[in-house]
Amino acid sequence: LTTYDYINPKPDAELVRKSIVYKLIFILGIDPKDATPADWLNAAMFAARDLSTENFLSTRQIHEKFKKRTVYYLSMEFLMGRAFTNSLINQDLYGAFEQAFKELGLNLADISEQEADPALGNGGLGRLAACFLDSLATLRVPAVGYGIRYQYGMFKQEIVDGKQIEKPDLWLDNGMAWQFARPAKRFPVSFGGTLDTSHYPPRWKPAEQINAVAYDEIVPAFGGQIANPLRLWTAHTGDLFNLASFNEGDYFSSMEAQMKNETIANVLYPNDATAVGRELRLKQEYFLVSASVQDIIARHLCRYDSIHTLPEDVAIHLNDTHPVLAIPELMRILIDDYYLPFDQAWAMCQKIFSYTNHTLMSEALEKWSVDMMAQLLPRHLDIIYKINHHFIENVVRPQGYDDDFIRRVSIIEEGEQRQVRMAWLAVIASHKVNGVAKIHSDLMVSSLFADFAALFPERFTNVTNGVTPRRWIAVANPKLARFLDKHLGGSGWLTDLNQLNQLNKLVDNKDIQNEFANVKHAAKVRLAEYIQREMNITINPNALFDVQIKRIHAYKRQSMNVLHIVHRYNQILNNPNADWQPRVFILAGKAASSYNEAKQTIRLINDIAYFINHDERVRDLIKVVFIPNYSVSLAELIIPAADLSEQISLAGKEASGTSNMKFALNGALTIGTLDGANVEILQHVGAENIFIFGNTVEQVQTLYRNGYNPYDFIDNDPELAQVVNQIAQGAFSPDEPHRYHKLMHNRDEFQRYADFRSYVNAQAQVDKLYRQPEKWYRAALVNMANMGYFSSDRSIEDYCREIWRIEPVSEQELPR
Ligand code: 26V
Repeated sequence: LTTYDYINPKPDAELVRKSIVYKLIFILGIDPKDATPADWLNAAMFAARDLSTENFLSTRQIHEKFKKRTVYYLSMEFLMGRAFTNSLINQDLYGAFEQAFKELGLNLADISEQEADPALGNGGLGRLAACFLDSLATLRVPAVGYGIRYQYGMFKQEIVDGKQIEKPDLWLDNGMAWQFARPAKRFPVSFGGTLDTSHYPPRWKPAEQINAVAYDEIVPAFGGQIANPLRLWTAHTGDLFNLASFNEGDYFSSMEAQMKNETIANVLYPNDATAVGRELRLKQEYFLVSASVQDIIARHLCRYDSIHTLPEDVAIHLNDTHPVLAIPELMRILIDDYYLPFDQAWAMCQKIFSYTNHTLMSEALEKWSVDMMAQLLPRHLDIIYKINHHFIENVVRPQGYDDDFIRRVSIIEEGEQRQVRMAWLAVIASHKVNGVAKIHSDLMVSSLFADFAALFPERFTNVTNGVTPRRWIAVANPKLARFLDKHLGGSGWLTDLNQLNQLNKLVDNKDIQNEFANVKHAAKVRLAEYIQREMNITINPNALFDVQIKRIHAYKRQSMNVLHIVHRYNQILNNPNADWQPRVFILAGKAASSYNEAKQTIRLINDIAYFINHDERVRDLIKVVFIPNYSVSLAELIIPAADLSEQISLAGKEASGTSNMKFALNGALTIGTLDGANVEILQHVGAENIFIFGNTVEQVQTLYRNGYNPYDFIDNDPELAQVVNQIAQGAFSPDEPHRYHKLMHNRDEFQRYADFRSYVNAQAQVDKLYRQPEKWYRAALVNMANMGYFSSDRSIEDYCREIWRIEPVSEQELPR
């Protein structure tokens, strides 16, 4: 059975079965009677990959033939999640594979569970990049994702005695059938050494070199035909024998140095709250951009014979500041290798780059010490100085700004330790800078980048985030997908999510409300079974499922959620015979390994879960579950089962949030602050269908300005004081009464206590509505009906039109 027999025509179950068995025997060398479920999965992934490969190769040919302007999306993180089921759904092969496995006496859903969940990202930023790749392919946009193939992705979280334990994530151990190794696609990446400025252009003589080697992952479009690459780089010593110590014959120490460099792609930095300033991280960032920019130029020169056409052919997008060194790297290549004058190279860069900001939190803004950069990347530092000089002398000073302003906008921050401000470099070099939700983009312009907005008002814009309905409905919630197919007359909604608004005319129909309630209930049963199996905790699927799943951060206020849980527990004990609405509180999320407060929060949640779940008096009225090892695949299980989505960050702090969108799309109601995309969700679903509480950005700022004092709130609210004292004095940690004293009695930077009462009141409204099922499910349907805007397809269309100026492959350009 050759590949081409298999591809054309599209295979039925019999062909699929033959192909799987063929792959098992001849690619993996395994006798079917000995094959484990993981072996079957690998065989099936090879079989599925064959089908997208033809699309992948022909897409490349279309791009070449029509010289399609292409966007290169540079990101240190791509949180792709499992690929197998997604690829079957995108290629309409789920049925054929399901049937094939049935004939083999196996179950496709069980086999799919064998796939490792590639976690090459921390959270929101990495998952957004993955949703964007899905939309780019589906919209037929010529695009390449560039990232790092970390050997170890995000750590695996275990909970032992209530505490987070981190274990390495061995995602590559079972092989990665999905990726094509490209041993011939390799680019040297250099580090260190000296800069000889006696020539022009100056000569960089690096001390070390390492090869970046490509692995390509196919990103299939929904509906077949198109597939784009995600190119991930690994580090290999390779054949670079041209360096000083080799030349001097010191073979072993040179090998040693090379081996140290092979660790560059070893591990993802698991901290998305604070920039660490570590040398290895800087090396990783440069490794990504150097390999990618060299590859982009090589691709360009395959199509055009001149470097000068680069800005017409290429858009490079920077996902946060992590790949910002692409700017001096492109400058270096244009000046040093192509002998372009500085001004010409700079003009090209400004046409090519665009940048997305994903956080206003000052501790997450990347700054690199000038000393470190001088050591590691002397030529790049030199170029950054020249960019800064050019910017200050040609742009800022002519407009008459004073020295104080110049100090503020300089790429170099003066002080004891001089630092390179990466966000400033990104803004100065990019033609467009965007935030990720309206409120965030407004705050970005009025606070973080206010000085730059005065200089370049037209440079700043907003593109509100979105999520892909392929993964977040079709893969995660197949029953909901069938429900939508039925009531929207087909599956067109999957690529045109605004079709969901047709639900608006059905929301009062009791049968449809019930049908949706059954879809929700089935997802809750599925989650309850998982929690029973994995954690041995019994939860009641008829209870209200109240869910907060995301990275653990003080600003996301998981500890305020805990305050409400304890308050509710107190109320039930005070009044045990009242008619309480049973609730299951579900939380999940990882804490950065060095973030103590976040780790304490996880422990508090687990202590409280243990205590409350074992208290006979509250019976089934409250259950608390912290599900370990939050991941994309767990999100796919949890989100469809949620009744209530907790989006409770302090106003002004969550740039957008994207789980808020996934929940609402799956018919959960949101309880949330006026923060990030919650604000726009409110506008779309209407105030009657969402529970908004808490201070606004302006109120938060006023509180800060007036010297926020948490005791103004604790001392004036006896119920809050009771909760705080219980936790702080060890009611849930009797073996160590002061365990949570600090967590409760800190300066409350994110104003949990100020928002507590309004949060509790909103929670009472939630209970009230949930007890009126017809109203609740109506509101859930209204939410779904009005979430079309939050498709990542819409986000990508905005980027293509407003920022990249990229045209998709047209109907006429497709083959046949
Ligand atoms: C920051 C850093 C700092 C240096 C060390 C490594 C590292 C890794 C990741 C980050 C990213 C922090 C920014 C981030 O993830 N922002 C989130 O982006 C989402 C997508 O736009 C958005 O929905 C979330 O609100 C925002 O917190």
